[in-house]
Amino acid sequence: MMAVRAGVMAMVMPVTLLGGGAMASARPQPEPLSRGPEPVLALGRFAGYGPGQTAVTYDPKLVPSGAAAAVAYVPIADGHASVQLRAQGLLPNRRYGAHVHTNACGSKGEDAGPHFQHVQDPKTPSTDPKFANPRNEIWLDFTTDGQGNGFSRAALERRFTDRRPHSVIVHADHTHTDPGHAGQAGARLACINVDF
Ligand SMILES: [Cu+2]
Repeated sequence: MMAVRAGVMAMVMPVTLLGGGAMASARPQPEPLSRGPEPVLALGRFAGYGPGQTAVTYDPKLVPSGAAAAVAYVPIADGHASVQLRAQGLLPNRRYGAHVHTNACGSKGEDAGPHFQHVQDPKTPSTDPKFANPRNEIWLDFTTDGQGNGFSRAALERRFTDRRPHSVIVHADHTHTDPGHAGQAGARLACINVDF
């Protein structure tokens, strides 16, 4: 549990992504965030798909092997929550899309299934902005800086309960919002398994 808290501190503060845990552990531990669910942190370096691989790249030209990602799910005391995504080692000054998806990462990007929706669209694929929007789904689009670092954060008005997502997919484009294309963001470049 200490490791998880230290990891979340590393997400919140702009410290080196994968080296942050050791640094943060020397600091005073923060107060517990709530009496509710514990925060969840997924940390990984992108590589090809394999059993137990946290971060999977399907397009090493755009999400290079060895690039790193961290996803934190942080429940907040009032029943809200946030999801934060941090990445290092991507292409500089590039727009990437990202969303929380229902299934775990597989050998193909499609294996992660559709976007998690708080209220599920009876139609699939869901391209109706009434359902495919950043309040009903969790969108984590970001644009990298000149060094290939990216960060995004989505505020959730409710926590996950019995129905939980399992991954974050990184896409080739920022997410569209127009009817018929809402929620689409181009090819699935990479996937991060998260135990939400
Ligand atoms: Cu997606």
